[in-house]
This record gives sequence, structure tokens and C-alpha cells, in this order.
Amino acid sequence: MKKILLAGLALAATCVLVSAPAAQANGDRNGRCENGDLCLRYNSNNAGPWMDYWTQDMSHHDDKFFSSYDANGNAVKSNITVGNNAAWAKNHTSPGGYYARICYNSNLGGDCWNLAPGASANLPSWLKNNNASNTWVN
Ligand SMILES: [Ca+2]
Ligand SMILES: [Ca+2]
Repeated sequence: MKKILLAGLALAATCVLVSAPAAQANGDRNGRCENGDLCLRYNSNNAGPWMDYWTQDMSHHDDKFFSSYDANGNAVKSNITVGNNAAWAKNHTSPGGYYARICYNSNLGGDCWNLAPGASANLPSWLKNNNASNTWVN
């Protein structure tokens, strides 16, 4: 399965799903780090505000970290931009799945860093607070 293709299908299906039951297995950028997500956090060592990317994203500069949950359990966004502000990452795909690739520039440009399936780590110093886009690779 190609995750990127699935992402496109998910977008195309969004309108259809509006009236469907809320039996959502996973959500892209829904503030929950679920199976198949790349989760980024504002602070090192799995701390601080977070963001979850299930799809690839060509620019982190138009996204805000989540920082809390409301009374209904929905994640609430902070005012902190994800771009150039991530310090820690976890690849929530299963072992044998896709590597999460995080890049220095938008549109997957510049130097990129790959995080193995199931792995978590502080971003390397050259990428910490310099993240701009992400995708999935074999
Ligand atoms: Ca999610
Ligand atoms: Ca974005």
C-alpha cells in the first residue's frame, strides 16, 4: 500500500464521510498520536505541545501544535507554529512499515532525516527547530 496514495483518497472521501458515523480509526492532524502517525513535539524527550501527521505535509509553517484537550476530549491547538519548532519525533508506524522523513525545507527540500518505523528520537541538532516538511518512504 502506498500511504501517499491513501492520503489522496482520504481527502477525496472527506465530503462523503461527513454524514457517516464517527467510527474514525485514525485522524490526520487530529491531535492524537495514533498508529500510522508521525508525531512531533515542541520540546525534547517527548514533552510539550504536539502535532500528528498521518499524511505527508509540504509545509509545517501553516500548522499549529496542539497543547491541550477540551471538555469533550478534542485536542485544542496552541499558537505555536510547527515549522521550525519541533524537537522530538516518533514514527507510529509498525516495524516493517514506512520510515518518517522530516526535511529542513518546505516541499521536502534541503537535507532530510529518516526515522525508522516504531522509533522515537530527539531531532538531530541541524534539524531541531528547523523542520519544514515531512513524508513517508520505504
Ligand atoms: Ca492522529
Ligand atoms: Ca501544513
